[in-house]
Amino acid sequence: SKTERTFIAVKPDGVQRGLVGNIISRFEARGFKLVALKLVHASPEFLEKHYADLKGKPFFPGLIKYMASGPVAAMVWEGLDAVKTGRSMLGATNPLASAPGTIRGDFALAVGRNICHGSDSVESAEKEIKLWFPEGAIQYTHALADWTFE
Ligand code: YYY
Ligand code: MG
Repeated sequence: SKTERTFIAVKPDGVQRGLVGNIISRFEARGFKLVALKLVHASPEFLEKHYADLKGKPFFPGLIKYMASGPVAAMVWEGLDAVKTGRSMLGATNPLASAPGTIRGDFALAVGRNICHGSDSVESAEKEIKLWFPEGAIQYTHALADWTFE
C-alpha cells in the first residue's frame, strides 16, 4: 500500500443529475487530496483514446455517444491506495451488482448510465491523467495528510 494518484470522472449523467458535489464530498471525506479538477466537454475522438481498450465491444459506440453527450467533471485524487479505494468507492461497473453505500450503488441503475469513472490500475491512472490533464496536477501540502495515514 502506498500513496498514488487516480483519475476519477463524473460522467455527463452525473453532472446533469447534480451529483458532482456529492461525489467530490465522498473523496474529500475519505481523506484524499484533490490535485486536479476541471469540467470537460470531450469529443468522440478524445473519448475513443480514453476508452481505447474497449474498442470493438458491442457497447463501444453507445459508450462514446453517452460520454460525449455533455460535460464531464474530471479530477485527480491522491492518497493511500487511491486507485483501489477509488474503485471500491465507485462500486461495481454494473449498478445491478453495486453495493449500496457505493456511488453507483446509491445513484445508478443501468451499466450504460453508471455516472462515474475511476482508473482500474496505477498504470491506467498514469495514462488517463496524462490524457485528461496534459497541463499536470497541482502540488501543495494537504492539511489532512498527517491525520489520514502514518
Ligand atoms: O472501469 P469501469 O467503468 O467500471 O468498466 P469498464 O469495463 O472499463 O467499461 C467502461 C464503461 O463502459 C462502463 O463504466 C460502462 C460501459 N459499459 C457498458 O455500457 N456495458 C457493458 N457491458 C460494460 C461496460
Ligand atoms: Mg474501466
